[in-house]
Amino acid sequence: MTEVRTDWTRAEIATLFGLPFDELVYQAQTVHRAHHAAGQIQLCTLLSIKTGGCPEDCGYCSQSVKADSGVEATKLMDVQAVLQKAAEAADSGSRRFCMGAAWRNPKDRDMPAIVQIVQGVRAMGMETCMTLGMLTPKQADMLADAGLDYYNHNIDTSPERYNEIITTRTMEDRLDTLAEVRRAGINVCSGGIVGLGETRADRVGFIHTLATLPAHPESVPVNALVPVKGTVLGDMLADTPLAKIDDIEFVRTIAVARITMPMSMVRLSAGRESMSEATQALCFMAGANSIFTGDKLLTAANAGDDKDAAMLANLGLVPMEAEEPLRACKALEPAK
Ligand code: SAM
Ligand code: DTB
Ligand code: SF4
Repeated sequence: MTEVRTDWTRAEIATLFGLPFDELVYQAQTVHRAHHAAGQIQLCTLLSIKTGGCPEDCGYCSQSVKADSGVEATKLMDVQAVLQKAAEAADSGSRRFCMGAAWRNPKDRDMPAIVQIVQGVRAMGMETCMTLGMLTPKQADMLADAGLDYYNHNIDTSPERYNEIITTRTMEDRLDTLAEVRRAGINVCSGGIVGLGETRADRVGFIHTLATLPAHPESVPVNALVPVKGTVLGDMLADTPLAKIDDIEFVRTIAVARITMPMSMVRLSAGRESMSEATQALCFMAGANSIFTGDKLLTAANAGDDKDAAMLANLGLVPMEAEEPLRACKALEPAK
């Protein structure tokens, strides 16, 4: 077993990034096999429970009010409509249901419905994950009491680059919510986006921030930017095609995440729709062991179940069984 360290230096992480590619992928696969079942991929279903109209100005996101992306704003879905979607996901074999809302933060008046959704999805036997923006300590406790398994809150990029991508909040705000989620006893899901026109030093800083948290996130999503027309970064990429992330550099980022955070699930998240099967295969060799299934992410297209089933069969990969819940679900404990 490799040691789990939270004292990584930027220099060590930069050295990993600079290894010959074969050596880096070999090290990542070795670490992977010491901590995870080889050849098993966690399949997660994603649903946007509240789309668009978000007051934040994240330069990559189609759901910001600042973006001219054509995404229509909706209200929070009805509890029953969400549970219906969750039941369909459970029927099709999904064991993890991730729900996203285009909010800066949930309002207190939204919380009763959110709590009912968590309880309802959990009662179907699926793991639950939510991403709702920043949380107050009380909201984090309410989610924990409802039995939420994971909370997704990405740091997205390096601390240095953060305010070039988002101006309506700071990296500190992000880290504060992550600390609240941890304190409340919910598993942490945190990662970011590669391909924002960042430098390798930014990718080093991004991984360093995650790998030196007091405890590593249980889940680390690595998204490749989905360039959306009408967003600052989507338009920038359309004008400067060379800014698109190199596939090998993307795989390197996955490998370095795997080596520095050996126990975490590393999710190959957004961007698979435009990625070749060969690049995805390299990501799995480099230690990615989770994907989103289905033909839609939150607003953007995803690879789709048929394509994914064919890819997994071609690569000889199998769906991972649900993890044992990492902590007891408070909502399902008998009342004292
Ligand atoms: N509003 C909440 C928040 O930002 O925390 C939750 C939803 S937000 C859409 C979840 C994550 O999706 C973002 O942190 C970002 O990493 C990712 N994301 C959003 N748009 C993306 C895009 N165009 N390409 C890749 N990843 C994207
Ligand atoms: C994450 O890191 N990636 C997912 C999930 N967390 C919520 C979202 C990806 C969104 C991709 C762009 C879209 O669908 O609008
Ligand atoms: Fe809002 Fe989240 Fe999109 Fe940022 S990433 S604009 S916070 S929905």
